[in-house]
Amino acid sequence: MHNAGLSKFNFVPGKRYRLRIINTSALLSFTFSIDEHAMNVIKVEGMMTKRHTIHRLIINVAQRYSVIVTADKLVSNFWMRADLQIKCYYAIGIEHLNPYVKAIVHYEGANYLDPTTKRWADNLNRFNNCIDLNTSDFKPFFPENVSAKADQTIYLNASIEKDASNVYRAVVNGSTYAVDIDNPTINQILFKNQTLFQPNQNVIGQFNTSQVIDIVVYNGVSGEHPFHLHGHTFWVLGSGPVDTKADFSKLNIFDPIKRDTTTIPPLGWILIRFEANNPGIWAFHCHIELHVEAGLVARVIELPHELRKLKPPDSYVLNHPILIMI
Ligand SMILES: [Cu+2]
Repeated sequence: MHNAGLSKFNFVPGKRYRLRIINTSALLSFTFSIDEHAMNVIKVEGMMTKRHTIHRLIINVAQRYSVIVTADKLVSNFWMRADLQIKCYYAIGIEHLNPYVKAIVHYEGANYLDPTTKRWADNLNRFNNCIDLNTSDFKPFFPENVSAKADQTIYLNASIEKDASNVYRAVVNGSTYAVDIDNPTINQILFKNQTLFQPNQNVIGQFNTSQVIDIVVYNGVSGEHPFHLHGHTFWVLGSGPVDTKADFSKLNIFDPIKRDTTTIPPLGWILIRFEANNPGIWAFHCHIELHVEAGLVARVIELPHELRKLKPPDSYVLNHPILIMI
């Protein structure tokens, strides 16, 4: 809200606080920090991690972190900061946004004046490059057994280009995803046993048995894409900036974390691995809302024979009368 006061978080001196942080933005990543207070990351999306101490948290759209902060400073007030990473996304007018979003950490017993604290002064390089925190700095709390190699590798190019009407659309391997509400993929699988789908349904893989899948995504534009996979968490085995290629000899294979949303750097790439063992049709998409609407969505179909065993409720069939006639 424009003229609303700043949010205040009251800390009791000496206590430890768990902050659960989610980026619910539609467009932009943030760099989150509290002046003079280090944060111990203990959870990345669904996965508990070994403690990893940081000063700043880069958090992209749809990502979630849990951090522990200790109120161990002299009784005072401190700025909590969420800096918008405006250079990571191009949009007309974005320069008019105030990128310095603030709140106040108020220690019990302190006065009610605004804080006078300064932001962390350490090197900002990584924080200006539109990339995630270094994934290999995080280790799962419980050891992970990563599948040694993939049964199949899928290559994707995520880009934005003009269509025949000169309108910018987002594309996966040249194809804009279009929702087909009259003939949803689930119905085609459940009631027609279909295995061939229209190109604009962006089905990038169909797996009839449990398999280990690698997906390499190249980003064709100079903005970042926070990619999110439904139905799974995945190991982030690698990523790289502009002018680099996925290198299978340098994967982060030793005890990597699993998460469900990861940033593809501007003109860079990511390599993720997951086990396709969950019956369903799962979206793999950019979590920037505008890019989803523009079609930056791919889907995988897993274990359709298992899916067919899960009978839809009668109400679903009754509400889709066309199904009764098939
Ligand atoms: Cu995107």
